[in-house]
Amino acid sequence: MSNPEFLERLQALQNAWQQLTDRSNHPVPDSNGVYQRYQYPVLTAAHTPLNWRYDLDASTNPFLMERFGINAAFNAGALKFNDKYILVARVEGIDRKSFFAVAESDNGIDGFRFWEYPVIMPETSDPDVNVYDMRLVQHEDGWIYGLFCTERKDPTARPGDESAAIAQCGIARTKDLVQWERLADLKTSSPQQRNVVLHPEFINGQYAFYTRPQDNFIEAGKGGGIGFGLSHSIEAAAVAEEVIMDPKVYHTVYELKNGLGPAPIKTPEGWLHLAHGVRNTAAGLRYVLYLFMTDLQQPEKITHKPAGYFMAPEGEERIGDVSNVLFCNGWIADADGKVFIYYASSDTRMHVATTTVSQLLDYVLNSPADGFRSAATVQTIVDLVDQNKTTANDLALQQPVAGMMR
Ligand code: M1P
Repeated sequence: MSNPEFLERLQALQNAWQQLTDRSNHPVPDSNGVYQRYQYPVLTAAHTPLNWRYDLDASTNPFLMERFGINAAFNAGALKFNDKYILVARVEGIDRKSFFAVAESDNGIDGFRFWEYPVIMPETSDPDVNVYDMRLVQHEDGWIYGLFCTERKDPTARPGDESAAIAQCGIARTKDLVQWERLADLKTSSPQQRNVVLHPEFINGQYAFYTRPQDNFIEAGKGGGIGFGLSHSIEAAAVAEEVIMDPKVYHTVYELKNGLGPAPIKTPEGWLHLAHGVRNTAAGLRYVLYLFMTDLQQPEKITHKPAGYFMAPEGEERIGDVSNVLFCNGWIADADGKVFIYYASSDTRMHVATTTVSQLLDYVLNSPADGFRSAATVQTIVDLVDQNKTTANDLALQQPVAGMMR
């Protein structure tokens, strides 16, 4: 039976999907010299294949209705694999469940296409209710690891509380990003773990984990920052002792919560880390990204940490399912020094920003540290103004200066 409306609608859906996934991405004109944002998101819910969402058979779906909606594609882990730029996105269905799906691109800035099937992630004997935010790392032991948050209902929740969850770190490994071997969840003494990251190298012959111990979603309890600990085993990973290497600090962009983003990038100067900081505001939580560097031999020892944020939500990034959020758990450093930062905005979509290891090193080594007081911030600016007096490039010197001359 011919169904012209079905065929017309199918053609329109296919054209729209093709146009979206073929769309070229361009750098936006303004840049702060540290990184370059791009015009379009690289991955959205609409990038998911039509055959994940629609029954494409006119006899069983004559109205060509969407049978299963996808709500968002965000918080992706990233890896260069077989010369492709790979994202393992957190894809969220309209049922609120997140799952992982691999998307690849030839150039890292556009043309991302999901693989045919989402990741079939094995469960443990205590099945996950929700999994999200995978950190991918190519470990020196030869495996690619995916560490992610696994959430299950809190068995101690008071009757009627249907939102209390226990979050822990799930661990899986793979060689091809298709077949995943699920290992035991990471054991720590903390009631909650999100944002756990595996360091790419052994430290003292052990697996090294960046953790984020918390009592619940907001309360840090005795945690309170990015932690670090070692485990002899990865198959039965257990961190007996977590030290807080990057604490929350009053009146900073990471005063309420912080958590590591992707696995750090090794440079001759130290390990480059990207993290997110959270503060509370009258409009709700605000998530921004910040950068710091740690010692090459002791990756838990911070050596440089610029003040404030590295990236914060801008323009349309500000709005989404959970507005005012930038979150990053994936970046790729190419052999030529180019770096692709894959960040999500407002728990809705994925973007890319490009930079280089040299730019990130310059930023992290030369940007002023937080003085933790307004007066210190003013002094930072005064020092810069004074320093600029010695350069002919200082436009301010060529213009009438209002107010006090120093
Ligand atoms: O909604 C913002 C983020 O909230 C959580 O991150 P964190 O535990 O650091 O607060 C996570 O659920 C994350 O996925 C989400 O983007």
